[in-house]
Amino acid sequence: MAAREDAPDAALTRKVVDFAAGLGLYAAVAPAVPPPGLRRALRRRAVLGWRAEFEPPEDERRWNPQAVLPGATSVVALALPYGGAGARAAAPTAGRPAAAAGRRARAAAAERAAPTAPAPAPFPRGRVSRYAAGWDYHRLMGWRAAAVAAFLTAHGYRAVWQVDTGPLAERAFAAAAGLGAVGRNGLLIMPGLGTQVFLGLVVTDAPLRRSRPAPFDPCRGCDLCVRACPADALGTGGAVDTTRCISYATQRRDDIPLDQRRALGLWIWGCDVCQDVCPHNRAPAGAALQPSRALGAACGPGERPDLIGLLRLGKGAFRRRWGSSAAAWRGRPVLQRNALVALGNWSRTRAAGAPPEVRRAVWQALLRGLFAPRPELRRHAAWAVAQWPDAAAARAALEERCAVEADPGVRAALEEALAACAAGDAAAGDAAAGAPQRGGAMR
Ligand code: B12
Ligand code: SF4
Ligand code: SF4
Repeated sequence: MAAREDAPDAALTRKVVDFAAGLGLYAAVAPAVPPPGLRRALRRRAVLGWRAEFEPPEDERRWNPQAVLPGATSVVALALPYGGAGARAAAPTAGRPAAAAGRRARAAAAERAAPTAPAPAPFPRGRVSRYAAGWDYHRLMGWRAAAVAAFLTAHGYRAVWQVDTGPLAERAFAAAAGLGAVGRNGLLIMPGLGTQVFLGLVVTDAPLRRSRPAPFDPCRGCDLCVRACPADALGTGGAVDTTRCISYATQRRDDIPLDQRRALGLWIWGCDVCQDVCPHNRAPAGAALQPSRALGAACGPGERPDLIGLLRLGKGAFRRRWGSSAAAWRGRPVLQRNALVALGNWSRTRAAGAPPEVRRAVWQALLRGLFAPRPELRRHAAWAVAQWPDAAAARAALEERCAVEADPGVRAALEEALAACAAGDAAAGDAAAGAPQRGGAMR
């Protein structure tokens, strides 16, 4: 179908932008054509093997709005701030949880306060990226984008929306619409709001007038994010090497590559390092950097969940505690696997100085991991046990498990872990002779 040729309707455009603003959203309009350079960027990533396993197939629908809605004329790019300077903008229209989700949030809050919950400190806590610590953004952004699409439909036009749920590359269209510009950290940066914004798109055949923003050059000689990235995943021009990025490592279903596990530190879902260092995310003078109320304080796992508690969660408790968060979409085993890696990293760098009851609890959690029902948990537990500072105890536990393990993949992981313990012993010997010690910095 050919695109409709109506002249841009400035009044309708203003109404759409105002309607979105009433929902706490920022909105701008791009023409419904492939943004220059996007197709090439996607192809380059595919060639480099940088596609995430959950990305949509590499077809025209990723770059061309006409393949999503034939006859489309405009793409309305939407942004919802969730942190820092933008938090205040989102707060007035925050929430609108569905009744069932509201019940889950209350149950999770009650569970957190329950006397069976482990003492807060100094038991090891993982790190969850701010965007996933509260309500799932697909829900927060989804009903808002659907409402904008319904507004256009009510005016007689066709409209389809997506919030990470459709094939189009959202950042490229947000940049093309002029909501902001993509920085060296690969994220869309909005002037005055920074990177902590969720994005969504509405593709429509309404004759909207395209936005004409002032030019915005966010980086200008800065490379703080490139230097701070713990995984060395940031190259030039906002290209992120997905295969190295910690955020991806925490979301993949297959095993976390051995050479990436230390870089994960305590991150069990996502990673915020390249956003935390970005000057555009600094709160204005005098204001504290707060997560948005839109994310909801009483639901989700929070930013520092208890790692041992997470490993003990059954299906029902997991659904109650984590079910409302974007971190839950890959399922409980993925998060428990990540928790084992984080406990391994904690063990290597902090166990030696921890109080005895904490050390005991962590060690028991690691041993339980070696006997977990799922092989991938046993494989990652083997690695984590090998990080324990008492290499003799680690070796004994691994040998004991190896003697009864039937799964060939887990046996291989146990043998690899035993080899790592032996290497650790050798390094400790070198350390006694003045060489650097087993372990490493903890982020
Ligand atoms: C796959 C994916 C990932 C993968 C791969 C990331 C990547 N860089 O491609 C992984 C798992 C690593 C990931 C991580 C994160 N993600 Co993600 N992710 C996606 C997803 C589903 C697709 C991204 C994609 O198509 N990439 C392909 C490349 C080619 O496109 P691109 O990322 O848009 O960026 C390129 C273009 O924008 C182009 N470009 C730059 N400037 C311009 C200007 C113009 C005019 C044009 C045409 C193009 C262009 O250059 C960029 C680099 O090549 C999107 C949702 C969606 N459907 O778009 C969310 C999305 C990009 N992710 C998001 C978020 C929040 C994150 C995390 C911050 C989460 C976290 N805290 O852990 C991290 C950030 C990592 C990082 N530094 O980028 C947000 C981004 C918000 C923002 N402000 O930018 C999105 C939009 C989800 C949403 N709806 O809010 N993500
Ligand atoms: S999310 Fe973390 S690992 Fe990924 S590019 Fe940013 S700093 Fe690097
Ligand atoms: S940290 Fe600096 S280089 Fe990185 S995105 Fe922010 S402004 Fe750009």
